[in-house]
Amino acid sequence: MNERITELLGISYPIFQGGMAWVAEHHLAAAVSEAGGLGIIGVGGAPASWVREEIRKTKELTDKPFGVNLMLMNPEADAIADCIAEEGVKVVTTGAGNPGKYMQKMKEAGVKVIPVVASVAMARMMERAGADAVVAEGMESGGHIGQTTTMCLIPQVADAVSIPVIAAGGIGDGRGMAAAMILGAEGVQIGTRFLVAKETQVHDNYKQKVIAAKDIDTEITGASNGHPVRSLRNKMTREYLRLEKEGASFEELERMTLGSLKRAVVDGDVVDGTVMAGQIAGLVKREQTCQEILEEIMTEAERYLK
Ligand code: TUI
Repeated sequence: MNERITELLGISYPIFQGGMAWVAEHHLAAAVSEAGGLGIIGVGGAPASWVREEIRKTKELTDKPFGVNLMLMNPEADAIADCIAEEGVKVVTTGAGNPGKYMQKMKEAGVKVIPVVASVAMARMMERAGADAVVAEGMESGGHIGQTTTMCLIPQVADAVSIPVIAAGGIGDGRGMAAAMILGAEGVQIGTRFLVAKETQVHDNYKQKVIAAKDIDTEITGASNGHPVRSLRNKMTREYLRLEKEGASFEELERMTLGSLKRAVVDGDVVDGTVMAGQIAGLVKREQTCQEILEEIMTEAERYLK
């Protein structure tokens, strides 16, 4: 395997843990980093004060490099960017927008910037803006997604930029990782499989729903208002899709999902909450430690790549 990403970040394996809102807090991020991957704290909609606390708690658990995922629709994004720079975090990944305005500050603070992109145009723009790498995320992913599949996105992004490309979306084991590397990626980002890691604080109802999920059990809501989100089918997605079909306003739909991810992850309400997960959920069959997950994926990927 090409070693640009592991060398850039000082990690053992080119595997990022997805920066999942409410899920990816210090316990998970530290466990992934300790096991040799890149653990990432997922900011989601949290305030800057929470992010600072999480960064400090992660540092208490590991001396290894870890990252923070800055969700750019967060109303406190500016303050969180300051916090990431001040705390000397090794790497920031960004989602759901264009991180161009934070690039200079991050570079000056020595923070590597790895935007998550869902298109070739955005990948090119990020390379020009000074990104150190990009995560190219296919629409198989859970959460907020673009339109192109990983199979089509990765080779096109890999041809378009010369910085390293990390593949995300639909990767849950060593076969997926090997396939992504053959498509031109130099690393992978994995979310759904880490949802059920033993170290996460995710409610057991959420974990069991991911473990029970089959290949066809995800649904995309919000496509009509420009914010497509993938999650596991339940009462919430059925209700949302019914209202969306009836032409409900953006505000009405937003009101319905307000706080719904927290309800599922923290409170375990997997009926009326939003259970974000990727299409690879059907492959995720059991809880394992982060170390077991990383070692299994690396061993399998290396075997296939040989
Ligand atoms: O960001 C994600 N996935 C997310 S963010 C999130 S938080 C949330 N919670 C509730 C409802 C909605 C969101 C949950 N999942 N993935 C990275 C990602 N970024 N996917 C797609 C994009 C993206 C989209 C457009 C990146 C850039 C972009 O550019 C638009 C522009 O500004 O030009």
